[in-house]
Amino acid sequence: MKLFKNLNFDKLKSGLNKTREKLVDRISETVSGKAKIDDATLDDLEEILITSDIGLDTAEDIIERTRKSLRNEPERNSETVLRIIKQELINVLKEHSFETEYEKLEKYQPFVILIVGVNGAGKTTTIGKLAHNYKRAGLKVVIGSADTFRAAANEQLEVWANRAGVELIQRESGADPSSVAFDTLSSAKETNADIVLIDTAGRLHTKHNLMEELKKIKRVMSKVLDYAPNEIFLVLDGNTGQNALLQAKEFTKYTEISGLIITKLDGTAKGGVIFQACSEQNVPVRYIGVGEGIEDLQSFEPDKFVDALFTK
Ligand SMILES: Nc1nc2c(ncn2[C@@H]2O[C@H](COP(=O)(O)OP(=O)(O)OP(=O)(O)O)[C@@H](O)[C@H]2O)c(=O)[nH]1
Ligand SMILES: [Mg+2]
Repeated sequence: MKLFKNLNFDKLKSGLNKTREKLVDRISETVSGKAKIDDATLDDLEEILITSDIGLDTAEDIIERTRKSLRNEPERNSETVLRIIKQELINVLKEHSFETEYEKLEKYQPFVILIVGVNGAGKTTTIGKLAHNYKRAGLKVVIGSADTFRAAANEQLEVWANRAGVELIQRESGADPSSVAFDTLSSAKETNADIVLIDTAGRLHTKHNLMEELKKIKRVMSKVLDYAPNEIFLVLDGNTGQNALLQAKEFTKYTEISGLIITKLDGTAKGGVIFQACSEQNVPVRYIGVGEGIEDLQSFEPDKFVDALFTK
């Protein structure tokens, strides 16, 4: 059994246009034409990184490493510094990426993924996209609509389940979300499904009772399948920049997050936040959203991501 890989370089490239302008174009302009990169230029580069949502510590780290690498270079010109910075950006992402899912998927049937995040982050859309990709990879997928809070949540998820061509388990709005999770897992077990995706209501990370509810959903799931959930993906809206990282910190206080999905990277200039997310969170970025369509969820691959950022 294999997990999907979905990467469309052109789409990724165009999705990252605004982040490229803010980050890479400014770096290029700063170094361009310089025969020798001096300390003042490196300070300028650090400022560009900080103001591109990469975060203070990560930016300092990248520039420090760049400074060191430059010492070993015979030519400290603009091309050299661009090449080094690009590599250091890849390193930040790579040092914090893991590839464990393939192995785990084979061991569990059904493999259960719980999706959490604040209101409007893109959870439901991401579930639709995930379902589509897993289905296309030949897996039998069941979605559970444990967002019983919003009246329209069921219909929205139904549209996505239909698009992806997968089964949906739902209850009337107002029902206990844990009971939907219970029903979904029971059904998936009976029908030998491969993948279960559980949608949840948007919850503010500052609302204690809603965060507690997540623990209950998790507890109830483990009553049906003692290993469930296998993964808890936190969906973060890339547009919210630094705030996304605050959300991640709060969610991890309440529940163990095993992966991040960063959405809406198309149309935001704040894509640099992904570098900070990788370096500060002990959780890998698994997927990224680059549009509203069903094909617009991509596997997160550090090399390709940075390449797309540096390619016009
Ligand atoms: N451009 C773009 N829009 C996205 C992406 N992912 C989600 N959206 C849009 O974001 C909006 C909110 O998405 P939902 O999936 O409803 O978000 P949610 O987290 O389920 O929201 P609640 O259930 O209300 O908490 C929708 O208009 C989506 O089309 C993305 O990667 N790119
Ligand atoms: Mg939703």
